[in-house]
Amino acid sequence: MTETAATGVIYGPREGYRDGLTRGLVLDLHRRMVRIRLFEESSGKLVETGDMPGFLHLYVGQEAVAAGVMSVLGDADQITSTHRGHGHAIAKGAEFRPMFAELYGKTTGYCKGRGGSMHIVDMSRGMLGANAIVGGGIPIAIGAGFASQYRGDGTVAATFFGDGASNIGAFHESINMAAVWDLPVIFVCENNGYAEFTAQSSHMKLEDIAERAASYGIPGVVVDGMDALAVRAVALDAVERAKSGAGPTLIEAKTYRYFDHQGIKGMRIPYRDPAEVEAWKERDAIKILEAIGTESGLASTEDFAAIWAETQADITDGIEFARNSPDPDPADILDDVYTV
Ligand SMILES: Cc1ncc(C[n+]2csc(CCOP(=O)(O)OP(=O)(O)O)c2C)c(N)n1
Ligand SMILES: [Mg+2]
Repeated sequence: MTETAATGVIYGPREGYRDGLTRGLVLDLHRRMVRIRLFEESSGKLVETGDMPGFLHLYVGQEAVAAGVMSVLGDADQITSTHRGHGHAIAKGAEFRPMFAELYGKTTGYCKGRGGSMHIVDMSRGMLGANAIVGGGIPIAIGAGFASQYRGDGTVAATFFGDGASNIGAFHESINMAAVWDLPVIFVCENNGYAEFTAQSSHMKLEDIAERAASYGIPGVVVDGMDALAVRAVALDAVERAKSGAGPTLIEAKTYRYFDHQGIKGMRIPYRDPAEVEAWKERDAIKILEAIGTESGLASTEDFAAIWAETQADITDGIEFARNSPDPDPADILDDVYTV
């Protein structure tokens, strides 16, 4: 038997992807990432102190993926998300007030406080929902992509999922159907190296999940998930391909979550080498973008400081709003419950 190295994987982004960079784009990507970072850090702390109920899967470390992809989508483009979904919602434009209220279980939340962290939906911005079922969002994006193709309105659907989710049947069935029907769907695999506490090398033989695209006859692209501009560049290519009618793309963004699978602290099980965590933090996506901004002269440290400060003020406002919002009335428990 002959072995072949021809995996068909494309290592993105294309050359010159930073050419023509503008101040507006640097600040836009920075704002999206800072909004995610501060929302996640503050929510994580509120859960740890017992102020906020429940538990959270935090997105800190992975911000460049949501920011880069969402920067090429409009409100009419739709996305599906995961259990680690706050970052996707925020990057798509969701507001802090109803997001915090949802996490606090208040009536003013995106789902009237009935869904919580893993069910945040914002239909007005095409955020079709986080999803507690690993891989559960992927087939929903196929429906969104099919609807878009049927309407012929030029919109696309993007679905986010993890390395672990790329092993489940629904991923393979969905990507096959999207490929066969040339659906305008972008598959965004956020490979953070772990599914809960299981390293990628223990749950699959492949190193590049993008290789899986070849078996469905579509492009598979690997990108540095800590570089928002690189993610944006490959997402732009995927959107262009989808809009031209050529079909889906699988993007694998190599990234990392800084916190535990759930919550901030953890490492209760020593499944990661602390040196590995530190090495990834050295390549922090926000730091990388700030360096690009200042070195190119397009933005200053003051510009970035202003974004951090504005966002912190929005966070404080959102938490206050949520804390002061009413709890649901137990008499309303059957509202919005449907049965056949
Ligand atoms: C169908 C299903 N099986 C198992 C779980 C429990 N679970 C929650 S997150 C997770 C790991 C997911 O890993 P990955 O897709 O890599 O996403 P990440 O948590 O790394 O973002 C598992 C097994 C679940 N929520 N749903
Ligand atoms: Mg993972």
